[in-house]
Amino acid sequence: MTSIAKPPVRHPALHPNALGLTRRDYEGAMSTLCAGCGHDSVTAAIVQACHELDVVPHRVAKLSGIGCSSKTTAYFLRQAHGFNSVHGRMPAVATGVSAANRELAIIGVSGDGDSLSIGLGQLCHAIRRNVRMLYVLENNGVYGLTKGQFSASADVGSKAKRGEQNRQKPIDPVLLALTLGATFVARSFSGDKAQLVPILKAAMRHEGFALVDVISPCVTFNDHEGSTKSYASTRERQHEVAPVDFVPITHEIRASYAPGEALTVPMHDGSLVRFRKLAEDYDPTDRDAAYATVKRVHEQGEVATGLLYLEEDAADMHALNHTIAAPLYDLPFETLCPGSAALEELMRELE
Ligand SMILES: Cc1ncc(C[n+]2csc(CCOP(=O)(O)OP(=O)(O)O)c2C)c(N)n1
Ligand code: SF4
Repeated sequence: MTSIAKPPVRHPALHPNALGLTRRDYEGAMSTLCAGCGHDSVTAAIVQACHELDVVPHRVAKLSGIGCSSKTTAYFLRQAHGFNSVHGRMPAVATGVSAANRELAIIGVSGDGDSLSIGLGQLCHAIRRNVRMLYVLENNGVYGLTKGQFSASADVGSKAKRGEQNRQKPIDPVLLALTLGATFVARSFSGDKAQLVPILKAAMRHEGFALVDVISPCVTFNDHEGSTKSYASTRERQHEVAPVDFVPITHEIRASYAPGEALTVPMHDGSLVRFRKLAEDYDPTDRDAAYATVKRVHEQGEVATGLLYLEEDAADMHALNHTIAAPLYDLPFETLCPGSAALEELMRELE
């Protein structure tokens, strides 16, 4: 993958976080995406979220598949571990990383082609296993890298650049994730950093699979009149179901809402997700209600955004499979490879 290193210049006005790192320390290589591509705004939001959460860069594994979206991982956290998998196979790599070392924070970035076509089965099983990771789906309705074919998330009637209309029904990753039992489901827009950054922060603190579907327009192949994933269309149709704030425990928690105005959901580490109750009936802990809301808003011709569903106490992959807590590299060779007698014993148990 081609990349251009950024000169290591630090602006003196940049604000250091608790680790003494500035936002520049969370950046990666210079982006080679088209100017104005929504994916670069998602990169900026990930950089901001990691900086504000005092994420230790080398304790992160950033993983992706193939596509313009999958190049995103090159553009943030240059000191993190990284693996660019083959097309659609990022979830399997993420599962392996998590199994080998649960202490690493996993950030996976994928596209709607990578996730909903070739990688659909992979995505489904990562959700079922509740792999602990942030999964960012940069959703532009097209295969940008291969020059603008409709993807599986293109809406019926959405027009391609040359005018042809998509006739196949789309797969909505949010509805899919809710159906499969995902424990954290959110949708946002690359052009709405005020909403996207708190969602990413909450997703990174979630102890399970956190899907963040981001409408991220492709300015080169899908940003024209008639496209339902363009900047103009998304701005017009975005429907925030319940504005959300994220308050990490490392920060002082100030009561910025009067009692009764906000619904507060605590995360495992004590951080708080706060929903401002604009939509009085919206309950982010009710899976069926979340599903119904997303469908209802879609039927109105709009796109539901915000933190749509959160389940805090579900068992993750490690709890379900009784995996060992220590990273595998910390185990002595004899434990990792106990020899043929132990293997034979195991085989006998399975007979
Ligand atoms: C096995 C395989 N099949 C097909 C391709 C061709 N290919 C590369 S990227 C891509 C789709 C990318 O679309 P998406 O994931 O939506 O990313 P975007 O470029 O739109 O960000 C395809 C079909 C490939 N690289 N590998
Ligand atoms: S082709 Fe589209 S998705 Fe790819 S970099 Fe350009 S604007 Fe972004």
